[in-house]
Amino acid sequence: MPSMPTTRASQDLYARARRVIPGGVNSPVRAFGSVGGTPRFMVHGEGAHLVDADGNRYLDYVMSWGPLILGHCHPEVVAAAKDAIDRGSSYGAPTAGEVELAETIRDAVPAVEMVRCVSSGTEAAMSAIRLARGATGRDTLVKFGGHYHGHSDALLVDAGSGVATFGLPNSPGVTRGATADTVVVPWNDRTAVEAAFRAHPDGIAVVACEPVPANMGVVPAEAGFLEFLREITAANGALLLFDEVMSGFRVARGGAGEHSGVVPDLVALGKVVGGGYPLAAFGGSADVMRQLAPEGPVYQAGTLSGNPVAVAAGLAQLRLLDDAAYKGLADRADQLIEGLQGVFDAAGVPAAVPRVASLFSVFFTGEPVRDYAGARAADHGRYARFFNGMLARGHYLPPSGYEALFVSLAHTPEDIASTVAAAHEVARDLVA
Ligand code: KE4
Repeated sequence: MPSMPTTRASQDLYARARRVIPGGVNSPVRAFGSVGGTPRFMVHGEGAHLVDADGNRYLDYVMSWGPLILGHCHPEVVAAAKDAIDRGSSYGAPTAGEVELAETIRDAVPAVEMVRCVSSGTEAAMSAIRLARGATGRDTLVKFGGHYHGHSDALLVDAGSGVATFGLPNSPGVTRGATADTVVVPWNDRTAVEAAFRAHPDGIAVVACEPVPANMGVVPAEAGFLEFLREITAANGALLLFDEVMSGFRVARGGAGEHSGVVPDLVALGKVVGGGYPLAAFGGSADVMRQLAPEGPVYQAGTLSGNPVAVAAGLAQLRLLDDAAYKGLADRADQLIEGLQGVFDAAGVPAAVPRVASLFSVFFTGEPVRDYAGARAADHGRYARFFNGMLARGHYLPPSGYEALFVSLAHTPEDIASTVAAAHEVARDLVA
């Protein structure tokens, strides 16, 4: 076992933080709740590495939960942001950069003819759902268990008693009214989706999904399932929303729409599109998008939407995402996924490393995982032990078995080989 790195500074900062920030963090998953230990307070990133307040250096496989596809502080992204900062932080007025970003997204992402920028994935998904309801004149939203679309009220919902009944709030503060029009069905379950449409024959406004689910771990759509969703929504006058906040510009330049060949009606984007700055977006056909204020009646707004600094960083990052970039990303993911699976198999540890393109996660289970129930049944205690063993060796994985790992173009083959070697050491302790 390597000598445990000191975490004194992080511990002191965490104690101070908890006196003034709920849970000491500004987003719950950062608190290490499901893996235990002290969250590391980071002071800077450099390429594939993060450095914490105690000076510990880690190979980073969180990459800010996905945005940093080029790694931390890519010089062209930094330069673009600095140039924009020197000209102004925000104008509350339209800028040429927003037009170029909208055109870049339109040209890359199937289904997108028009785009609206916002500041977070939550806003993107929430606004797209409001737009779908406004455009169809219908109320019911169908979502899938284990899929995360941000924290707007209508989406913080657990499955009701029957798969086609309305959802129940899963957080205090969310009213039954807010989730009264949300139906939750199991992922990869055609029968449940068909039942939902039978139960609401002309009431479903939108079916929302992560086309590459990555918030319950990565649980790929089974063969034909996305095509099935495309068909049943079109046949019933409902819209299909792909929440590609995580998968957009990551599993392919055109996201899951390109990767799967299934073209939705609406797409939510975030993370990569903002280059690590607060920027997200949603888009769709011109007919639907023109329903948005000020052109149409569906209201949506945001003070910092399309912020010029975030737009400049996002454009700089997207300009570098060519075919070679995605090939490089896939090669890095191949090396790590094959390496980890080999380590677990050699150690006799039941584990799966499901993936779509370069997006993947680790489930400690010998059973197939096809939905949220399967993800929950995996051994998350063993994931916590794996996480902490890797952290002690300088490899910073997502602090939850329900999250995806992210490689970047800054990770070298040597970096990844060192991570596989560390996993080889840790796996030996996992067998018990
Ligand atoms: P934000 O509001 O956090 O920018 O985006 C919400 C969101 C929407 N849709 C999908 C598919 C997402 O993955 C997310 C956010 N992802 C999480 C990671 N699992 C963000 C990390 C966090 O909550 O701190």
